[in-house]
Amino acid sequence: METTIIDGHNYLAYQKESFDQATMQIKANDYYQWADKRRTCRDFSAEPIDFNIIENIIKTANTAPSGANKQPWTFCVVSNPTIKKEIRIAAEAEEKESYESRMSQEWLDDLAHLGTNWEKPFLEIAPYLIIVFKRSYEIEPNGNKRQNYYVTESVGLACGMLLTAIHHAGLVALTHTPSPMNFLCNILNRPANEKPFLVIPVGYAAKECWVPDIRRKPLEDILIYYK
Ligand code: IYR
Repeated sequence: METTIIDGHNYLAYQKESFDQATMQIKANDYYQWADKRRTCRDFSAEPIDFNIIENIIKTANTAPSGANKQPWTFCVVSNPTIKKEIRIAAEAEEKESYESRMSQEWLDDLAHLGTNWEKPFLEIAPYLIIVFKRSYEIEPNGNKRQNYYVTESVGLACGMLLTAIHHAGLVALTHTPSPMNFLCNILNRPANEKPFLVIPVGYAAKECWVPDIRRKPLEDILIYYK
């Protein structure tokens, strides 16, 4: 690959594949049709999946753009049944409290059509839990603290790419946010610079898997074109 030095920094010649407009129209529409088939699933099969598939999915997430390219994320992958059970028990304790007293009536009403409740069996059934942590800073080997930037945006982007990679592999996922989720730091023994961001069970969809009949907003509600 062709390299050069600009202002004392290394650069690579980037050769991006490009297409004519007609091909792009087909590709962009095909990709949308495919992406639109992704659904959040709560009914998982327990069928095991090779770990190297999960590794590849995480490699894709790790290609996400991030503030100053700090890649401020850690992906913890749990298949160990004892740890999954521990996570389920702690998550359900928080969720029970949330559903029974912390969440507003408006919030509960907004969730009613999704059929969620405090019980989270998928945390034990799904073969893998990917617990994503955001890293607000780094500690260098000499003990110096180094800042990360746009951490929430960066980790959100990485999770989006993770979900797309899961969909592409033919698997399903759920973006689960037990709240509060600090118990994950203790169970997974994470350092002080890492805060839990999302719990993502991953696996095959159960043979019988019902998802709520929800629709995407039409383009006119979400797109404003300043021509
Ligand atoms: N964290 C809870 C509640 C919940 C909240 C939202 I916003 C959702 O879109 C779905 C669920 C739970 O996981 O059940």
